[in-house]
Amino acid sequence: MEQTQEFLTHELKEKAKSKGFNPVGIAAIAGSNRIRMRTESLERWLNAGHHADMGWMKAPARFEIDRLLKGAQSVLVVGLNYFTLPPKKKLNNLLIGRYAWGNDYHKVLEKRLKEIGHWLTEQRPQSQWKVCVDSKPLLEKAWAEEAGLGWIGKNSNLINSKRGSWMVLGNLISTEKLIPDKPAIALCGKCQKCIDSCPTQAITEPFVVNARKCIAYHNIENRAKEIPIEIQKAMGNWVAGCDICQEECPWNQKEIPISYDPDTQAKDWIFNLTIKKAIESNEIDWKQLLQGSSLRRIKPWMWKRNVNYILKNNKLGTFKKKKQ
Ligand code: B12
Repeated sequence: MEQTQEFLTHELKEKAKSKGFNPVGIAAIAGSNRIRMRTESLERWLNAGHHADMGWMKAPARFEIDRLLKGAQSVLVVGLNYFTLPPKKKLNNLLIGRYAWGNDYHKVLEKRLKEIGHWLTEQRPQSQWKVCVDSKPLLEKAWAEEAGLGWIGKNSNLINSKRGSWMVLGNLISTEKLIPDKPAIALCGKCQKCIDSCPTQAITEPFVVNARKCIAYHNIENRAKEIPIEIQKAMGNWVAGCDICQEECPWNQKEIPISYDPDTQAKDWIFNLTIKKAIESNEIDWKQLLQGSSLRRIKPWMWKRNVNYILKNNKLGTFKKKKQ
């Protein structure tokens, strides 16, 4: 018997939840006026040069979701909470963005979303689907907002009222016409804590992050031998990514569910990486350390570059303890 679209939509979301995703939601393609507004924002962001050297942000598909899958009608958007319990003992002062403490989220989400896709093929053999996690040219946060997972906060991260912003996003684009969820409503109100907390004033206006000023851009993406002096001085102990604007967000101060998902648990080395070890490690050591981690994006020479700035700033390795 042919299932109704309501039933298929319900089952698909249940399937996604059974894979550990929460929140989950569905948006109809081509999306509402909100999507058009967010796409115009992308254009303004690019025209302002806020993408720095990330030329790949200009890919045409980022402006038109159906370039990623011909005949696309819906997108299932999922979030994976990575807010894990803090380690009992911190052995060093180098700070690493929480999103990267566990297994490489690209691989984790891709695998689970493909399993969902294969299930969808069993239900509807004629339908097509495509999985997109981070690296595909898709405006992920805008589609997550459209699918009701949360709202885009002033720090430009997607925030869920129950889970805060400690989640990575994934997408399954489908040619099936599924029943869409209601878009989320923005709840930042008058709060500007994220904007005020950024040591480099990278949030140049609410919702707009200028990558040229963002610590996370420089320590993860910037392939230049040297990073600008004002960033060097402001990076504190952030060696890989930066969570300051998220840590300051009141939605992340609330009691939020802790993730016990095995793939999000912090790898041991994350908290055992000393300055000395980071500086002394060679290419082979790094390859080993970064196995299965999204931090492979930061090449060994970049780790050294970043650590050297931290060392310089903290004079002879005297570090201030920072909450993480
Ligand atoms: C490029 C990129 C970066 C760049 C640039 C950041 C940025 N804000 O654009 C850098 C390297 C700096 C970066 C850093 C980080 N990133 Co990043 N990054 C991306 C990527 C690939 C594209 C983001 C993008 O489209 N930027 C373009 C600009 C135009 O978009 P935007 O800043 O989001 O702007 C939107 C808002 O301004 C909004 N808007 C405009 N006006 C208005 C008005 C109102 C009222 C509202 C509500 C909204 C609104 O519309 C714009 C367009 O959607 C996505 C993955 C993907 N494919 O989408 C991951 C992604 C956004 N990153 C992610 C993460 C985890 C991070 C870090 C937290 C990692 C870390 N700990 O260091 C930091 C956070 C820094 C920050 N505050 O943004 C996650 C975010 C998950 C979440 N909960 O939101 C994503 C979604 C990856 C994933 N699949 O999970 N990132």
